[in-house]
Amino acid sequence: MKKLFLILLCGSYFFTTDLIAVQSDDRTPIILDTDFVMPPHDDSMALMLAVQSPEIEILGITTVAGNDSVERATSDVLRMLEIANQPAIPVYQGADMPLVHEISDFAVGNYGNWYSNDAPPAPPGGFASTQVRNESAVSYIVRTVLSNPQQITLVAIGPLTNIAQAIRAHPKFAESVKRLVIMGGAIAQLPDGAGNMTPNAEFNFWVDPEAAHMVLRSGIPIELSPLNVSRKSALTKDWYEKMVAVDTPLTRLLKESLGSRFDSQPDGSWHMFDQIAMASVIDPSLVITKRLYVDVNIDHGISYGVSVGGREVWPGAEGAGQIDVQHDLDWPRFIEMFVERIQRPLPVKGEQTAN
Ligand SMILES: [Ca+2]
Repeated sequence: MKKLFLILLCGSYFFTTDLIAVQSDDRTPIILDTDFVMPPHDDSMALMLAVQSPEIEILGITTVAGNDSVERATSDVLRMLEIANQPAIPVYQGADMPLVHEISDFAVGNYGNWYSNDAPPAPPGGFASTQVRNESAVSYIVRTVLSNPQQITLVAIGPLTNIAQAIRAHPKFAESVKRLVIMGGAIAQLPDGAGNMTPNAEFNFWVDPEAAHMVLRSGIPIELSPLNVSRKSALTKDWYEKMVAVDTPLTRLLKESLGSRFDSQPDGSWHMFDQIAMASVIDPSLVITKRLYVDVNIDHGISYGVSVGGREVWPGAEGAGQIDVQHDLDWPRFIEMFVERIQRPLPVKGEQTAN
């Protein structure tokens, strides 16, 4: 952040008057919006990368239902921050359901537990001693962005429910966001553009298509990290062994969660998703982007939640926004950076990022 922002925000009808100071330095200030689950899930590895990267200042983390319930996202992220010696980073709980999408037999029979009402299981080592903040995710996101116009980068690596609600909550929110990096979607116009939930829909967009539709049409400057770029990654046993060769609390957690996978399938390889979106904030030169108009199908038919990208606007996509779409990745440089960051010593207690 280049300048010191000390702004008195006179609250709107539901945001309290608040004084927000954002630190002055060259780090990129972000809010991370996540459907977090502990490793081996990608959100947790994306957060490991973020907290170990001095280029980024995590102002706060907001949770949303997606991979699992929002309650599990919250308890797991609090525990992850404790393990990473970063318990001062504040966590705010967000939406427990998509805007419109309701539970179905298909949802129950396929990946994702976003509709769950089950109590979250204890994360590794037990529940964190720190608590979620007493403010909603949407209130926190809107308050922070409006207090620091054109300064905050949002990194959204789950369904876009919280971001859509923030856009709805205040008319100046969208124009006040500096940049939004999204893991979501799959673009058939580019190579490797099949879906992973339905034949053409990617999971995050499929869980909340109406939110994705609203966010992509909001006018916020967006960089999309879709399945096309995820499919340029390949986490093999060789890279896994390099990753866990140094013993730290983070690599120990990865060893416990990924080890059995590589033991049973030593020749297997896995894609990385949210980790790439986060890495692209740290070092934009890791990815190649193409500027496309991207829209999301919200008709409740065979293409519900499908993202469609085109070089020009096509019939039905009038009003779609032009965004940057990641489609290629410098995989060796990305995974080398990931391994190096994960292996760095953790901050000692008392020297954590405080917000
Ligand atoms: Ca995610």
